[in-house]
Amino acid sequence: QWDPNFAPGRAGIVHLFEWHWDTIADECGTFLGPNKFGGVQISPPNENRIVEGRPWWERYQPVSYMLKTRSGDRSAFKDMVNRCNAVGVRIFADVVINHMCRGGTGVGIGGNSFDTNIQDFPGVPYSALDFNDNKCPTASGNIENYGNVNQVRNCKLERLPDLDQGNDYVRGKIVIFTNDLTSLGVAGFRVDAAKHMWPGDLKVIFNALDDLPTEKGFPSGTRPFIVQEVIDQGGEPIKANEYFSLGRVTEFKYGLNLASNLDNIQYLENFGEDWGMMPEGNSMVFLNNHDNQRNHGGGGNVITFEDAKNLKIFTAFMMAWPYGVPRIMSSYHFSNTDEGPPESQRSVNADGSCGNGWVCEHRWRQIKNMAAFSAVASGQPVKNWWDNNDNQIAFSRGDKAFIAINKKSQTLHRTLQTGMPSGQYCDIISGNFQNGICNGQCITVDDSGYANVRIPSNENPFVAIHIDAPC
Ligand code: ARE
Ligand code: CA
Repeated sequence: QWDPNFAPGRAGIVHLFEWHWDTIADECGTFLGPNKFGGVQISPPNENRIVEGRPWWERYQPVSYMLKTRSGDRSAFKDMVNRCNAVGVRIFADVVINHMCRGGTGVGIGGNSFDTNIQDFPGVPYSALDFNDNKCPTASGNIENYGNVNQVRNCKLERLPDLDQGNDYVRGKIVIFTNDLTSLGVAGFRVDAAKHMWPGDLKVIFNALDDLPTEKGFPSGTRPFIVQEVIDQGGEPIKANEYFSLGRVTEFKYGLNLASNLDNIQYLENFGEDWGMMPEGNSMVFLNNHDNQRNHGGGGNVITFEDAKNLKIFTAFMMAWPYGVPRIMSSYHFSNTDEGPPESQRSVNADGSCGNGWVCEHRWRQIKNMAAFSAVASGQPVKNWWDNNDNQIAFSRGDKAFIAINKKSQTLHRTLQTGMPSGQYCDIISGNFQNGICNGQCITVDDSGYANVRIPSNENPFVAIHIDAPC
């Protein structure tokens, strides 16, 4: 379903791409919980094929549903979910259920063998009976034309053996796998390659999922959160809206729209369905993802950590703007599009940034402080929109929060309506509000809600204040 099942007062999902389970558990306790993040999207937790050179994408080639990957084993997984839930941070699992691995015969990372010549996966088990080979209309067996709905669903994506989710036995195995994850406390799923599965089959599978376990702290009757990866940028017969009734859907247009309006932010006043994007309640939004930050998957230019200034500004906008469930990509540095994760896990520097080749965008002050902003603003309408018709904007969220962004080269220096009660507020972009202390600039709001705001054009050309961070 569409609600991410966050603990109260939380916002935002961080995609800790390729992080190990014990490192995620540590990050939940030391950083994500205290900073009010809502949850973590993890890399696929089930056994995958080991690919020569260990590219990141080996984890999108399942061998079985055994919880063993280079991120850790089942006991590490259980420990991570428990420790993150304990500090109010949900775990969302990336589940690869459209296909199994390629590669002839071999052994997966958990020791299960496979033989793709005869579609044999004893670790599940799956046999040739469980794949779509006889339903695919192309001679090659691969998807050759995204304009053909039957090919997209019943043929091989990237030559990967295509499971038949119309088959009761396959449905049963997928349900056992996903129920195993929620029984451990996982709050929902990112459904990989959802475009390549029939909505009717997914409906049967999702309806068969157990409620989230009350013994893991979820209210009785809580349904797993579902976000389906469907790349729909128009031009294809398969539409995101085919999947709306099953859960949320990735809105790839969000990141593309912002990346193509970096210096037209005055147009963002109606950013949402008016821009051709899906209804707010159906969308999961993000600036970039693990595919398009490295030119895999949906095309188009996106804002990534390579453009730190715009990533900070537009992530802050995304977290401040009431459209969709936002997801923040947390990356590692790479020199080619196949390169797998660094040998060692992230280290944490004195200033809170990461080392060992991990970017940790979610730890950048201008990004991490927007989780609390977004949580405080939750449910509050946009008010007091102001723009100068040329790359300077400001708006409030009810009477709880206010943000002003300056993308002009000239300083923004104006008295603006913040919508907030009079008082002194910590600008959580120029500094942090920690243990009741603000080490950034203070912004004074007068009795009529106005503040005199001065934003020079620099590394952080925006200010953000909210009622939980007074000066
Ligand atoms: C790798 C090799 C392939 C090889 C295959 C099997 O790159 O050459 O044939 O292994 O050996 C990821 C990588 C792939 C990788 C795969 C398996 O990106 O390169 O293949 O793992 O290891 C479509 C799908 C969309 C999918 C993208 C990549 O619709 O769902 O392709 N995205 C998800 C994940 C990926 C992952 C997979 C699916 C597979 O996010 O990380 O692939 O599990 C248009 C269409 C889109 C289409 C897009 C790209 O935009 O509208 O639907 O996305 O083109 O083709
Ligand atoms: Ca399929």
